[in-house]
Amino acid sequence: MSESDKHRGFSTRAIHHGYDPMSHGGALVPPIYQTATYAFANVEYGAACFAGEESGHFYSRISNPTLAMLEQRVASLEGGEAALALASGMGAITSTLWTLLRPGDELIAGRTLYGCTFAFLHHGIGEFGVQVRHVDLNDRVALSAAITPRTRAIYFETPANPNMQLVDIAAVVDLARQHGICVIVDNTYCTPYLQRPLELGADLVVHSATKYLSGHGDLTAGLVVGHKALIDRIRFEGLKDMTGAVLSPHDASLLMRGMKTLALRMERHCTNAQQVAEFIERHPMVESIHYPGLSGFAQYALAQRQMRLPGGMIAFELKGGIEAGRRFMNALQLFARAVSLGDAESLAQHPASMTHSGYSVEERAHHGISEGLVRLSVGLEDVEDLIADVRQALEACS
Ligand code: 7XF
Repeated sequence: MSESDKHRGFSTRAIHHGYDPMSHGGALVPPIYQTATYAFANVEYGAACFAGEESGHFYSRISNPTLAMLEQRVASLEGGEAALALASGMGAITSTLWTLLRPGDELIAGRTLYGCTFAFLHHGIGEFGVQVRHVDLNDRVALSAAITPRTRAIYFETPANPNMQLVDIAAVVDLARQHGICVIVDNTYCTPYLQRPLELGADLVVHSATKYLSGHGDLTAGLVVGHKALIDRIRFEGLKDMTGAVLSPHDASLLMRGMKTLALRMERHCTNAQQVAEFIERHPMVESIHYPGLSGFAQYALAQRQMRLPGGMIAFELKGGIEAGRRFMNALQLFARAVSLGDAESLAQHPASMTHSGYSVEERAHHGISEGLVRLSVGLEDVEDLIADVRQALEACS
């Protein structure tokens, strides 16, 4: 199925799009093309591939048939023209930004970002002449004021890792369009099942496919989705010449396997997280909780409008701050103490000392990441068992 299945539903496309068994000897599951290079029928054909005049595969750092199937499938699910698969989320983010930005350019970034993305902006590309400005993107006046003729792109996560702050995608797109600025959204927390930024007018979506998209914690992968012309540039500049962050065909196959159950898994992540969040919210030891499915969530109306469901991630703080948070995490028996997210297994981590340790203490304060925040990735286990674990851990740390 390819072009003809546009009208089909999300899960049908997650299982079938971009692959026809009849073109592969009837093999039901897409084959793994475990090859680094490709034989040319003649020198002229090889030269035409290198010149971009032929679209055939010529070296697996640039393209591979297994990755091409994955890319078509992801493009369909995100509602984009084309996609590019990479070795990790950071591979996707860095390949994209190295392609789009030059010395003297300016990038506007959301207030809160995953720690390594923040580090790349400030200690990576920021040290090569790109100026990075963080703005509260829901403040239209502040965003307007931050835009200059040198602003090339606006980059953000929604919900943001780790504090769950949302950005109104359509509102940012509206302003960016007036200035011809590229809007890039990290859609890792939501996946296209919960949120489709391209349909709201964003130019590019990036993913850590290590998370919900693959769903089983057994690979690292990244994706970029958007206009074909931009994706081609990221493939031939960022990936080919700058980062070389190519995904292995075997991991592309595992990722496609995981994506077949994306809708089922996301539904379960969301119902589990909703119940765990409601339990935590009611507990007397809890100081604050950030989950888009709670009516007390500061951006509840935006969450209802922008996300199909509230997702599987919860952030909260205990009375007693980080010391209480540490005791809570150490008392967990079913939740694993681990970074990453979106796995079948429930995970708990402490952003200030783990995923967001690339920020200084002052930077965390400035970017809305409190030292005591605990982050949960609610998995696919039976919710009664998850709640029982959270209950006993809260009791143990009181
Ligand atoms: O390079 P990766 O596949 O690990 O993806 C980087 C990345 C990009 N965007 C977002 C929103 C992410 O959360 C990540 C990775 N985050 C993990 C976490 O927060 O647990 C990384 C563990 S250090």
